Amino acid sequence: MSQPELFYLPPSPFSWRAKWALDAAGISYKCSPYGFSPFYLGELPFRWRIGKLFERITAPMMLLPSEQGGGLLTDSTDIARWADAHSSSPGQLFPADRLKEVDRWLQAADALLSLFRREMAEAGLKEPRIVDSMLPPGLSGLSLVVARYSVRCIFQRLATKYKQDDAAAQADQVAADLAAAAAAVAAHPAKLLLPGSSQLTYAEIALASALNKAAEVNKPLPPAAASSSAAANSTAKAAGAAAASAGDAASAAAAETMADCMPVVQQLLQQFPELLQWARETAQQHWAAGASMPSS
Ligand SMILES: N[C@@H](CCC(=O)N[C@@H](CS)C(=O)NCC(=O)O)C(=O)O
Repeated sequence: MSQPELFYLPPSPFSWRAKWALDAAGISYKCSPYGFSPFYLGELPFRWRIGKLFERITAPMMLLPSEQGGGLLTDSTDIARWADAHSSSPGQLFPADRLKEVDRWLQAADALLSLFRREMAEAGLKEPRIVDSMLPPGLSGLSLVVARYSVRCIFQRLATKYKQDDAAAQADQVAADLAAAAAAVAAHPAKLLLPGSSQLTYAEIALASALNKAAEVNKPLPPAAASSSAAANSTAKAAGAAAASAGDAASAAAAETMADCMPVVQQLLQQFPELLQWARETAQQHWAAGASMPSS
């Protein structure tokens, strides 16, 4: 192997930011599908390949070529740091004199993703249509039952992983971060986060990826399936009641999008529409693959 091999999961914002960093650094690498399976046995060939048979694994990962010391990187930011260090202009994504600022925006991106994942997992455990929105098209019979069960297991795990003792404080922190980000890009002539910086860093890559992921909640939900319509209706009513109590009579109907079942994320996104646009445009302008990224 003479090139690094990135294991990439298309819906994963952590995979996006690793790939974006590799592309921005001009690294030549092989991009392979991440061997995710809801079942341990299905994951076995992939786990064997990366030498992690029993540990918890997350996407993305990157195998390094033996000529460069070999090894496996298991974190998106480690992949980005490796890419930056091996680029023809090292220090562009992580400028040595601005590491604290880059880290500040990385923390903001991770806090947003953590809040988003928790609320999505909690909503998905109540609203069957959110589970269905995650499934590949065309499933029926036993494969549909198994796929729904698997997605629910994932939601259960994410709800535990991202559980917060003080969810309100986390939401306040994310709102403050996004307000600061909106002010920073508005004040920068090239719409970057680091004042005075003239090129894209990992700060923009991480925050834009997180915002683009969060914006996916605006996608319409699939219609309720017959077997799950009772639960879906009760959740839709709950979502409608929440919206009505927030004074938004127009949306006090059945849940149409994931955002209708995720009041905290919905409120954040409504507060910062210009930042969502910034995230979309930043991915489109600074990353060839960003043009085809899912957007709201
Ligand atoms: N800190 C890791 C987090 C990666 C991560 O959580 N990836 C998600 C996919 S978007 C995952 O694999 N989650 C599965 C799990 O948490 O069990 C990174 O930045 O690479």
